[in-house]
Amino acid sequence: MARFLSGPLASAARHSLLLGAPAPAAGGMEPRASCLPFLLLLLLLGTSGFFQSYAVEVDVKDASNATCLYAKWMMRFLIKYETNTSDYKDTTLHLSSSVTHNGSVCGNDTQAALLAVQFGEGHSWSINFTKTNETYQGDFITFTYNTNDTAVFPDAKRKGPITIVVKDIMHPVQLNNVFVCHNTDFVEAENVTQIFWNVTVQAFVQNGTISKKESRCRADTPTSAPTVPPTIANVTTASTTTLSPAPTTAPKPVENPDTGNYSLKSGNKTCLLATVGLQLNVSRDKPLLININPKTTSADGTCGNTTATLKLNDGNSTLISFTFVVKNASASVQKFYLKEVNVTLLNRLNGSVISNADNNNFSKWDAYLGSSYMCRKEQTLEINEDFQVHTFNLWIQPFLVKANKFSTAQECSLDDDSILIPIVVGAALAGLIAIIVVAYIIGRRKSYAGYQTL
Ligand SMILES: *[C@@H]1O[C@H](CO)[C@@H](O)[C@H](O)[C@H]1NC(C)=O
Ligand SMILES: *[C@@H]1O[C@H](CO)[C@@H](O)[C@H](O)[C@H]1NC(C)=O
Ligand SMILES: *[C@@H]1O[C@H](CO)[C@@H](O)[C@H](O)[C@H]1NC(C)=O
Ligand SMILES: *[C@@H]1O[C@H](CO)[C@@H](O)[C@H](O)[C@H]1NC(C)=O
Ligand SMILES: *[C@@H]1O[C@H](CO)[C@@H](O)[C@H](O)[C@H]1NC(C)=O
Ligand SMILES: *[C@@H]1O[C@H](CO)[C@@H](O)[C@H](O)[C@H]1NC(C)=O
Ligand SMILES: *[C@@H]1O[C@H](CO)[C@@H](O)[C@H](O)[C@H]1NC(C)=O
Ligand SMILES: *[C@@H]1O[C@H](CO)[C@@H](O)[C@H](O)[C@H]1NC(C)=O
Ligand SMILES: *[C@@H]1O[C@H](CO)[C@@H](O)[C@H](O)[C@H]1NC(C)=O
Ligand SMILES: *[C@@H]1O[C@H](CO)[C@@H](O)[C@H](O)[C@H]1NC(C)=O
Ligand SMILES: *[C@@H]1O[C@H](CO)[C@@H](O)[C@H](O)[C@H]1NC(C)=O
Ligand SMILES: CC(=O)N[C@H]1CO[C@H](CO)[C@@H](O)[C@@H]1O
Repeated sequence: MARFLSGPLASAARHSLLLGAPAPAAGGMEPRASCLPFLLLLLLLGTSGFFQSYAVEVDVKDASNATCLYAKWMMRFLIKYETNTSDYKDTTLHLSSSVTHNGSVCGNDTQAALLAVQFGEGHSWSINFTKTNETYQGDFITFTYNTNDTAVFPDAKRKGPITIVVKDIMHPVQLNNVFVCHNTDFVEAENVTQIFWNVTVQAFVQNGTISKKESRCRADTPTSAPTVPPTIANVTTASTTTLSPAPTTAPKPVENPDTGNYSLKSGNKTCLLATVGLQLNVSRDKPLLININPKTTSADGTCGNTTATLKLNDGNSTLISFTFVVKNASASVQKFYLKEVNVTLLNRLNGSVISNADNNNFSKWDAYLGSSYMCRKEQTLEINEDFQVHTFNLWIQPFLVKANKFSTAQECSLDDDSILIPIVVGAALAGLIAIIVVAYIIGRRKSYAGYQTL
């Protein structure tokens, strides 16, 4: 809903303030774009199961029983809270239990409309709308989460409700237009990231009928999305709040992952070296990209003469392992290659396996035994139809590491493009010179011929 909230015109400043809680540090208000991969990961690893979420639908009626405010949307919250051991933990709050919409009001020229929902163990969320002669807009969101909810905040230091208010979140939408935004958006304020998607909303509904005219958010591409919101007509008769399960969607982080250096030791000798930036592409409804943060990632595994495994644990419930083997060719010069990749996503809260993908049928990254393999360009390892691993700036040596250093590198063919470009440019230049020379010779011949006719 945040893009719904950012509306047709982008770029409003989002202000936030915290009620009923200590004043935050100044830096705390900054949106943390760099945390996006991590946040995405949390989306996966929520408290009420993998890829589970609920659509909320609220239809507010006026005194004459006509719809005056309608909304259907999906949302969830990522919340950082202090634990009783004085750490900070991240948790996900879903709309998983019964939702009510007490306190919602239609609004009019003088009074704001209010869409308010209550859910779970004392959590609530609301947005108010005001109107002008031509437009309506959402002015602020009020979100209260209750750290007494032990299912979500099992070890919270401070128990009780915490309220945050986020202001200036929606740009004006034409009156008698329904606002639709399928794309996911984030609103970050204090220690909470609010995530909205598949939003349909209309405030100050005229004549009790949801408009057929849509205002789409910028993020939605008009070609790929349906033009009419689904089954609005049926909805006007139901004034209850409904829930329906639906899978998760999320946007992708744009940046490439940071490159990490990893190594394994056998005794006190380094036996495996790896430099790589890793990104996970988990596909369900929509692809979801997770960047592995090398700063929090630890390496483990086993070295061997013919098999070596590098296991990476990103500290945030993602495990990736790479298994290399030596080819048993009778050839005198032996090669190694990547044979197996195993990706496991764990539930952050209890460590249970959410999802696992394994492919032991690779035959990639091969190089002569005793050398290293390098591929700076992005490469994709397709584990199954739902999981891909993208690698960046790869340099790996799983066998015969000497003196803690990479041996001579064999580079992937993709990297050869960097050599190809100068060759192509050189060839083009050579061609150009040849053309000039030929043109010059022809020119001289012509002028010579001209002389003769004189
Ligand atoms: C871990 O938590 C998830 C969701 O909260 C639950 O579905 C799962 O059963 C739990 N697993 C264990 C081993 O407790
Ligand atoms: C509004 O409509 C519902 C059914 O659609 C009906 O049960 C209710 O009595 C109506 N209320 C008024 C005030 O007309
Ligand atoms: C707006 O609504 C409020 C409460 O619903 C009501 O008291 C007020 O008279 C209304 N104003 C107008 C101009 O209709
Ligand atoms: C923190 O809270 C958890 C869950 O209520 C409890 O099991 C644990 O003993 C508490 N730890 C401390 C240090 O109070
Ligand atoms: C938000 O997190 C910061 C630390 O990151 C902490 O100092 C502050 O107390 C937290 N606020 C709430 C309301 O939990
Ligand atoms: C609402 O009804 C009035 C009178 O019937 C009509 O003039 C007006 O155009 C209608 N508005 C919409 C948005 O349908
Ligand atoms: C969002 O809406 C689109 C289009 O109506 C639908 O295909 C998709 O399944 C919805 N996503 C979720 C998570 O409900
Ligand atoms: C990784 O190693 C390379 C050289 O081997 C070094 O230049 C780079 O700074 C290292 N990166 C980190 C994050 O330690
Ligand atoms: C992620 O995986 C899906 C499905 O395999 C694919 O369609 C999509 O292009 C991938 N995204 C990236 C950025 O590679
Ligand atoms: C290679 O294959 C031969 C026979 O095909 C076998 O005797 C030998 O043990 C194999 N070596 C390795 C390292 O697997
Ligand atoms: C993949 O890794 C997970 C976690 O380390 C492990 O439990 C699982 O057995 C592995 N799968 C395969 C096929 O090796
Ligand atoms: C990569 C990443 O986002 N790591 C985060 C993992 O979770 C801890 C807190 O549990 C964060 O501090 C890290 O930044």
